[in-house]
Amino acid sequence: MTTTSKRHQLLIDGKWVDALDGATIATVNPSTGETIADLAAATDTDVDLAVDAARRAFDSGPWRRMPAEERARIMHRFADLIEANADEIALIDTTDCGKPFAFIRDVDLPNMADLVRYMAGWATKLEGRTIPLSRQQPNDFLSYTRRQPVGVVAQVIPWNGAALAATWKLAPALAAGCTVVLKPAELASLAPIRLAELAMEAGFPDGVVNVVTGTGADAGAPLVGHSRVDKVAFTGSVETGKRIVSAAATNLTKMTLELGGKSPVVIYDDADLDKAVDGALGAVLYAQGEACTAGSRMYVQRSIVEEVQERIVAAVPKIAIGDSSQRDVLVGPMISDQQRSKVVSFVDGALEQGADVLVGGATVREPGYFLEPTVLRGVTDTMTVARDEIFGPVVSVMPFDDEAEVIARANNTTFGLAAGVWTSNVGRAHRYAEAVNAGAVWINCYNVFDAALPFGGFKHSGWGKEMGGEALDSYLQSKAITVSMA
Ligand code: TXE
Repeated sequence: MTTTSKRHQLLIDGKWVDALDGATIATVNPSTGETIADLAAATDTDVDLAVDAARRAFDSGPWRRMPAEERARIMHRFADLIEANADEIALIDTTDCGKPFAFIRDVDLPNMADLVRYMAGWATKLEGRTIPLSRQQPNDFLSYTRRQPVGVVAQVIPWNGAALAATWKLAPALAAGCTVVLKPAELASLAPIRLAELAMEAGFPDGVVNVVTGTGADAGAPLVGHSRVDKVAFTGSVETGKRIVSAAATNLTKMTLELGGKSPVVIYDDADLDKAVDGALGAVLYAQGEACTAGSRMYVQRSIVEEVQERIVAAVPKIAIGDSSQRDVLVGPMISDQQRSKVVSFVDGALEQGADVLVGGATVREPGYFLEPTVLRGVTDTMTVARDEIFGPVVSVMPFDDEAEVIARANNTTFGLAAGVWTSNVGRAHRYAEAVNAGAVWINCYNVFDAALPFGGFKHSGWGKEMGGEALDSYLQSKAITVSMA
C-alpha cells in the first residue's frame, strides 16, 4: 500500500460499508504499476445483503411507485452531477483502467450524461397498447398492456471504460423502475464507485443502486446465481458469459449479454485513403484495442495493399503512447501485465505460423504495462490471431480481391459485434451493411455511438442491446389485462 492509497467500501441499502469479513483487494494504476486504492472484497454474505436491499427497494420501496416524472427528475439530477464532475470521473477512470483521458473525458462522459437524460425521458413514456380482440365484438372486452419493471437486476461489468460501462447498464434499468446491484470489475471499480456516490447525491432512494466490489468468483458468481435476482446484465468475455448463463439457468433468470468481438474493417480501392487508413487504425487502436468493437481484422483490396501498408508504417510511430492521464496520449497501457502477456502471445503465435510484423511489436516503458501498436501481415483467416478476440493494439492487414469474397471472410467468425467499411461507392457500402452479420456497421467512420442508437451483437457477441429504446425493453415486461365490458 502506498501513502496515496484509499480504502473503498460497498454500497448497500444507501450506506457505505466494509465487507463483512473485512477483506480488501488492491487496485493498480496500469500506467505506473502502483497500487492506488483498496477495494472492499465482497463475498456471498455481502451479496445477500445487497440483493436483499435491492429486493426491498423494489418490492416495497418508493422507486417503482413514484410518479415517473419524479423518477426522471432524479435521473436528470444524476446527469447534471455526471457533467459537473466530468473531469474528476475521467481522471479516476483513466488512472484505474488506462483508457486515455481524452477518450473518457471527450467521448465517454458526454455520452454518459446524454444517456442518463435520454433514459430519463423514457421514464415518462413507458406506454402500453390497447388491443382489439380478434374473435370478439368491440364492446365485449377491453384489452390493454402495461409495461412494468422486471425487478432486481444484477449488473456485472468489465474494466475497459468502467465509467461508460456502468452508465450504459444503470441508466435503462433505473428509467424502467428496476433496482440494481452493480458488480464492477476488480481491476477497475473506482469510477463506478464515484458514480454510485453521485447517484446517492442525486437522490435515488436507499437500495435502488447498490455496488458490490470484489472478484468474479467471490462476488460476481453468487450475484448472478442468486435466486432473488430477476435479471442479469453482463458485459465481458464470452467464456465468463457462458458461465453466467449456466449459473442463471437454475433460476431461469432473464439475461442480456454484451460479449466480445472480432470486427472486420474493409478498405476498398475507391476509398479516400487519408481517411480510411486513419479510421482503420483508430478502429483497432481506440483504447489500445481494449474495446469490444476493436477492428482487429483489416481487409484491404489487393491493388492498394502496398500503399496502405506504407501509410500505416508512416503513421504508427507518430501515435503518442504513454501515461493515460496525459491529455495528448492516444495509446495507454494494457490493464495488467497478464493482459499484455496474453496479447504478446497472440503476436508470437502469428509469427510462428508465418506472419510478420509490419510495424510495432515492442513492449515499452516499464513499469507500466505498455505495448506498441502492432500491425501484422501475412496473416491467414485460419490463424488464431485472425479468429480470437485479442483485446490489445494488434491488427492484421489481409488482402482481398472482390466484394463477395470479402463479405464471406468478414462473416467467417463466431462473433458479430461491429463492422466497418471504407469506400466511395454508395451501393457497395450499403450491400456490405446489409450482408455483414454484426450489430453495428460503420460506413466511412467507426466507433460512432449515441444514446439513441442501440448497440449490441449478433452470434456469440451477445444477447440484447445497450442504449436506445431497445435497451429499455429488456428491463421491462409487459402484462396483458382484459376487462369484460358485458
Ligand atoms: O473478463 P471477464 P476478464 C475479454 C478480453 C480479456 C478477457 C479476460 O479478451 O482479455 O476477456 O478478461 C466478472 N460470475 N474481455 O477476465 O472474466 C469479473 O469480475 C460472475 C472482453 O477481466 O469476462 C468482471 O466484473 N461474474 C470484454 C466481469 O465479469 C464474473 C470486456 C468481466 O470479467 C465471473 C472484458 C463469474 N463466474 C474482457 N467471472 C469485451 N469484449 O468488452 C468473472 N466475472
